[in-house]
Amino acid sequence: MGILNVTPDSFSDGGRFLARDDALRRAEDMLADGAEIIDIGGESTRPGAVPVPLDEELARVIPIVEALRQLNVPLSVDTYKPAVMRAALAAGADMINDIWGFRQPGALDAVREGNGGLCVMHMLGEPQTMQAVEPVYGDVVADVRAFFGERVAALMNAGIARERLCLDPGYGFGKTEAHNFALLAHLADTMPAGTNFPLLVGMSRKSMLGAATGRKKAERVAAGVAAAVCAAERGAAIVRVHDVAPTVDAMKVWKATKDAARVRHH
Ligand code: 7PJ
Repeated sequence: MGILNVTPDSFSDGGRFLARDDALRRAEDMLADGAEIIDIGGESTRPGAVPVPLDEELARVIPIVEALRQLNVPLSVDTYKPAVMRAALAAGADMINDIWGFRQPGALDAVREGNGGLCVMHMLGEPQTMQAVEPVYGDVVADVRAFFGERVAALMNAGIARERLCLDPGYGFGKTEAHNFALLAHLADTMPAGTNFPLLVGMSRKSMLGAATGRKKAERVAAGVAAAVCAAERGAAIVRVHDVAPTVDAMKVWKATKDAARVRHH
C-alpha cells in the first residue's frame, strides 16, 4: 500500500488542479514501483497535528479519488470522518482506512452499505495529545488484541461482513518505542483468538525507526524496509509505506525465501 498524502505541505502550492496532476503522477510512480493499493489521506494525523475542517478534507480527497479511478488500482481513503467515508465510497473508493477504528459517531453507518474494505486501526488517545503523556498499557499486545475483539464485534453487530475487515496495531498512535516494538515482535498475537483477519502495518518513516537507528525521517528508508520484512515474517498481509520501490524489492526476496522454505528436497 503506497501512501499518497494530499495535504498542502505535501505538494507544490499551485492550487487544486496542480495538486491533482501531482497526485496522479505520484500514484502512477507508486504503481510502476509495485504498489497494489493507493492510500489517499487529506489530514495529517502526526502527533500534535491540527484537525482539518470537513469541507477542506472533502475538497482535498474526493477529486483525487475521482482522478485516480482511471488507474484501475484499489483506492483506500485514510479518514475518520463519516462524511468523508460516505463521499469517498460514493466516488469509487474501494477501502476506508480509519485510524479511529470506526469509533467516531456515525462511522459504522457510513460504511455499513456496500462491500468496501475497512481497516480497523488501534489508537490510544487522540492525535493531538496521544504522545504528550507517556502512554500506559497493562500488556500492550493483549490490550490491542482486546480492542480488535471489541471493534470486530461492533462492526459485525452493525451488519458489516467480517470479510471486509483488516486490522492494524497503529504504530506510533499512543505508543512508546517499547510498545511499538512489542507490537511488531508479537504482531500475530494481536489477532483475536480464533480469527484470521489480514493484518495491515504502517511503520514507514515513523519515530520507532528513528529511535532504533538514530536517523531523521528522510534517512529511515532502510529501517522501514527492515521493519516491513519483520512484519511480513510475522504475518502482515498489507504494508503501508512511502518508499514503495525498496519495500517491494524486499517483499519479493522475502517471498522467494518463504516459497523455497516450503520445498523439502533440494
Ligand atoms: C497509519 C495510518 C498507520 C493506518 C497513518 C503516518 C501517520 N493508517 N495513517 N496505519 N499512519 N492504517 O503515516 O506517519 O500506521 S498517518
